[in-house]
Amino acid sequence: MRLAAAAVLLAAALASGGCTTSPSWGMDRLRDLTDIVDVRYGTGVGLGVQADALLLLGTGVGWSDVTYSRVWYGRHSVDTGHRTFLGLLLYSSFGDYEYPGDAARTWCNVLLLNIASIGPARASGDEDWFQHDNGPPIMDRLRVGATLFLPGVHGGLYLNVGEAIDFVLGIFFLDPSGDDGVPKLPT
Ligand SMILES: [Ca+2]
Repeated sequence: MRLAAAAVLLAAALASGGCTTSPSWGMDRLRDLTDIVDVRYGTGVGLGVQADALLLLGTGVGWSDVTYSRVWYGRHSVDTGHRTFLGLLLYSSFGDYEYPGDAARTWCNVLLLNIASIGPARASGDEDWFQHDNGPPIMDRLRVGATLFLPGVHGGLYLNVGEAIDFVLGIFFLDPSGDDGVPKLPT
């Protein structure tokens, strides 16, 4: 039904000159584009690297006493205070693990499997996610990348495939991430 509505809107847009003139449409596409690469950054003292895929598989090596970290999941950022990163290849963790884990802030990879992110997840962003950091939606879990921990700082880059899909479908007036209209500001 939504697809049909989008097709009608697209046809109307094409018939009226080939491009839409809605400033919010353009802003939404620009924001969607910036969501395709997620970054992590923060401070701390240590040395190591952590690689993750789909928030479900991960491995790391090293150690870092992290004082502050901000990670972006598409449109939304999540901050964490003091944490310890520990990577032993077949075991790696970021902070103390409690069940159910806080999948947005914590990871705990046991034999590569991130047991902190196991559990129900919503498909798209909603109020719980954008306002309360209550678990990354599935659209934002479809990502792969790594974070490098250095003495003083750490930084990471993640290719977010879910947000790439959201960007492409956004051209056709669809919004599978549920983030159109949401400003890209740290929270
Ligand atoms: Ca979108």
